[in-house]
Amino acid sequence: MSYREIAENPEAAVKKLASGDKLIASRIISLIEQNDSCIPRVMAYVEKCLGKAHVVGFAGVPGVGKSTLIGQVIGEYRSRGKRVGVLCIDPSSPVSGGAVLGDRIRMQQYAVDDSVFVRSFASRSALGGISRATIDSIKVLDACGYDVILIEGVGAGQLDVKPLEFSHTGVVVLSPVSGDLVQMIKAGLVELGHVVVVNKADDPNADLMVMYVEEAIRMRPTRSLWEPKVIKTIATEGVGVKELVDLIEEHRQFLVENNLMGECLERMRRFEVHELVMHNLVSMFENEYAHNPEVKEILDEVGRGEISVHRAVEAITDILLNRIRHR
Ligand SMILES: Nc1nc2c(ncn2[C@@H]2O[C@H](COP(=O)(O)OP(=O)(O)OP(=O)(O)O)[C@@H](O)[C@H]2O)c(=O)[nH]1
Ligand SMILES: [Mg+2]
Repeated sequence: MSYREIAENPEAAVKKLASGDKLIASRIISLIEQNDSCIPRVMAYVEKCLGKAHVVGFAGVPGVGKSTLIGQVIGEYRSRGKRVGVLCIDPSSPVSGGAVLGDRIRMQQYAVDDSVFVRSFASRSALGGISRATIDSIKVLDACGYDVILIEGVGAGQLDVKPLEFSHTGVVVLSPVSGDLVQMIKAGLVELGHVVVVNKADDPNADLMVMYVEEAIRMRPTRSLWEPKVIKTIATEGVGVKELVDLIEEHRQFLVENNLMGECLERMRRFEVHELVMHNLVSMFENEYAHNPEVKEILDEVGRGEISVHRAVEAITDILLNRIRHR
């Protein structure tokens, strides 16, 4: 089906998608990225075919080895006969922009494998690293019958936890050299990560890091039914990858046995609504801020030092709230 045919007949397109057609998944995701006007209609059908995929989010600071690890995890899942979708949220910052190309090259070997789907997204316009496009694409891959969907989040600057909130299973990736354990604890990642990976275990400090993480897990303030698991890997050599996938599967099994898959879905839906409402509000306010003549006047006054910054903030906030209320 061509792009036009998808737009003209979304029901037929989604029927084809649900039969496992990779090409149509790819086309729908391109339409999503372009924010095509047919997308709300297409998504309405997609949403009727959801709930089968296991979504696994990977979070960790840049360079910790997420892409390398995901590359290995794809291989392990393929050897278990699973269809795997991968969505990488690219850092849009020019600093880490080089990694994007690396990700694509590393995962390119799967381009011809019909059972593996890999796509990168720009995180520009993203809400904390997970954009509307990513969320919709997860749904498209679910509807297309991918058993597992791996999401690589950006970790630019600080740890990004959003991919974990939109996952059934959260994998937090650390390295013995990154010294980011404090950051991880601060971000509450021990809570969010169901599996904590200490990658780059070829480093002699790996065992120490594992000890620290296990200690952090023991000390965590809130208890949950699932005790986070810690594992060492050497992604570049594939060491520990089978065990990692075993743990991810163990967590999925735990969710199924405790009837928690539905709860996850509910959490993800709530999270999605929250993200979109915030996105709408921020764009509304930003638009008003940028174009409102009264705001401009106050900014000029504060610039000239005629009124205080605090006064300006109050006045502008009032103006924006009023304008939005009376739209
Ligand atoms: N020594 C060692 N190097 C590794 C290991 N895993 C990954 N690397 C290397 O670490 C570098 C970064 O790996 P990536 O997989 O790109 O890391 P990433 O977390 O995806 O990075 P960003 O996408 O930029 O956030 C690459 O040069 C990898 O070859 C490992 O287990 N041991
Ligand atoms: Mg990467």
